[in-house]
Parts: sequence; C-alpha cells; structure tokens
Amino acid sequence: MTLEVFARALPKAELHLHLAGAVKAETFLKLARKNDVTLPPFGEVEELYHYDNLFDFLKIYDLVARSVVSADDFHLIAYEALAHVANAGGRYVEFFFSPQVHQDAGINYQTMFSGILKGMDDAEADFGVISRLIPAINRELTVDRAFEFLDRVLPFRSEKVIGIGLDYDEEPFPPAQFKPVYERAKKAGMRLTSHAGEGGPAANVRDALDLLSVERIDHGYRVIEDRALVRRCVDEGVAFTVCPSSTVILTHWRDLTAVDHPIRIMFEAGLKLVVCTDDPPMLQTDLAKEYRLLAETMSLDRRTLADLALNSLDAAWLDESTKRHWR
Ligand code: ES4
Ligand code: ZN
Repeated sequence: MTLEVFARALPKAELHLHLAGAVKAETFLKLARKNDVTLPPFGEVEELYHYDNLFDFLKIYDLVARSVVSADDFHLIAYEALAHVANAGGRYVEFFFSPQVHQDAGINYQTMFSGILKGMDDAEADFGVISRLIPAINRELTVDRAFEFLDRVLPFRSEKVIGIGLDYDEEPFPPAQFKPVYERAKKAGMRLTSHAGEGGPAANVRDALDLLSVERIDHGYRVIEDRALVRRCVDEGVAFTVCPSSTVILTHWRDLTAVDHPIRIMFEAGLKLVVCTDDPPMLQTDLAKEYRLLAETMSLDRRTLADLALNSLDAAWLDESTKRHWR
C-alpha cells in the first residue's frame, strides 16, 4: 500500500478547519457571480487562491465569506467541505465558521446556522462523516463585538454547536482581553479553543490556557520558545492542532524538512499533536495530504501516523464511550 493510500484510509478526526477556507475555488467563483461580489483580477480560477502571508490570505478569506448569502449557499459550502474531508478519510469533524464577517455583510444568524446545520446532516447521511460546529470570534474586532457574538451564538448551542474559537490575526490581538468573553461562554456550557502562538509569542499560549481556560490550542507553534511551558503542556497532555501546509504558505516556517520547523520540535518534545488542514482548498490540501506531508518531511513511519490519528480522536470533544466505540 502506498503512503498516499495509507494516509487516506487511516480513520482520522479533523479538528481545525475554517468553513470559508474550505470552499473550492470553483464554488467561490460561482457564488461570487451569483451574489454580485467583485473579485480581484485572475486568469485561471486557482489564481484566486494565490497568497503567501496571513494578511493577504485573510482578505481573500473574507471575500469568500461575503460570497455566501442564502441558507442554501451555507448548506452548499458546509456539504462540500465535509465531503472533501470524508474523501480524505476524515470520519469526524469539528469545524470553525466566522459568523461576524457574514453578519457584517447583512446575513442573519438563523440563515447561517440553518444552512450549515442542514449541510452537516446531509453530509452525515451521504458520507457517514459526523460533524460539530465551532463558531469563532474574529479577534480583530472588539471585545464588545465578541460579547455580541455570544449573545447571537449561545441561543444556537446544541449537540451540534458545541464550542467557540478565536481566530484571525493574533499578533496585534492577544488572547488575554477575551478572558471575560470566554468565562461567559464556559458558564453557558461551551467547549473552548483558541488560535495562539502562531503569530504571537509563547505567552499567548499560556494566556489561552490560564486566562481563557481553553481545552486545546490551535497552532501553538511558538510554545517552543518557552521550555517550561512545553514541559507543562506535555505533562498536562494539552493538544495542539497543527497545520503543516498552513505553516508553509502563511507563516515564515516554510520548510517542513528543516530541523527547526516548530512542528518537528513540538513532535520531538512529546507534545500531543493533532494534524489538521486549516483551510484545505485555500491551501491546496486535504487531510490525507497533511498526514502524508508530515510522514515524508519528518520521516515518520506508519505506526506513528496511526498514533497521530489516535491523537485526533483523543482531542475530539466526544464523550469517552463514543471514543471507545471508535478505537
Ligand atoms: C484564520 Cl488566523 C487564521 N488562519 C487561517 N485561517 C483563518 N481563518 C480565520 N482566521
Ligand atoms: Zn486556523
């Protein structure tokens, strides 16, 4: 069996995927034309997804999000995103979406949630892929807006809408200020995760753990700058959702074979890593490719890939009895 076939067949959970980042370029083009969203100049449709830093990426990400208008549009992108994960051997998905960018385009929350939740149901029926939704706060907006986000999102909390995240550009917008927002979400029964330690320093990882009480860290690469924090995260079994292609395209860690690539250092330090995609079509990848890339660039054997897949189940927000059934 080739590595490609093995990586695809391996049952995996995807825990770090942004819905608007999981829209195929063709679907983006179709929705943008239907909904009168002006696109930047491009030749081939794939050129819409050319960028080499987070800032330029997020501009296109917002444009994709603004192309999604009706409940049927939300249904389509959720369904296609989950089909794409299922095709890469993903059996269970916890995925983010960014309600505030849609809100600012005039879309109401009922439209967003009804379309996405129906897409999740239909993908489960058609592909057997089980999914849960994590609305995520745009940290570039204000803390007031984050509280407003909770006002709008918490009424939709359910078996399917299970937690909150914190994303967009971390470096100028550290996690600490969102402490009261996270406290309120936790009291309301939401599970908690946050992007931290990608653009920002190791202290942001510590603050996400200690101030926001997150149960996982999204990316977290700069944790390696603080050895004591690494040791603590190993001891506590903190899971990090790491996204190899995302580092290559959106950060300055562009060489996965480098001895100082943070994912390699995190792996060698014994941190619990969960391999994820971030934004699969926007980063020209899928979940199987991310596993294969790590195996090839870090010389991991198949047993190790299987262990990484088990990490993804471990770190999933599923109850223990469901996990036992899976293993
Ligand atoms: C994102 Cl910080 C970041 N990285 C990748 N995709 C994203 N979507 C929203 N924020
Ligand atoms: Zn992300």
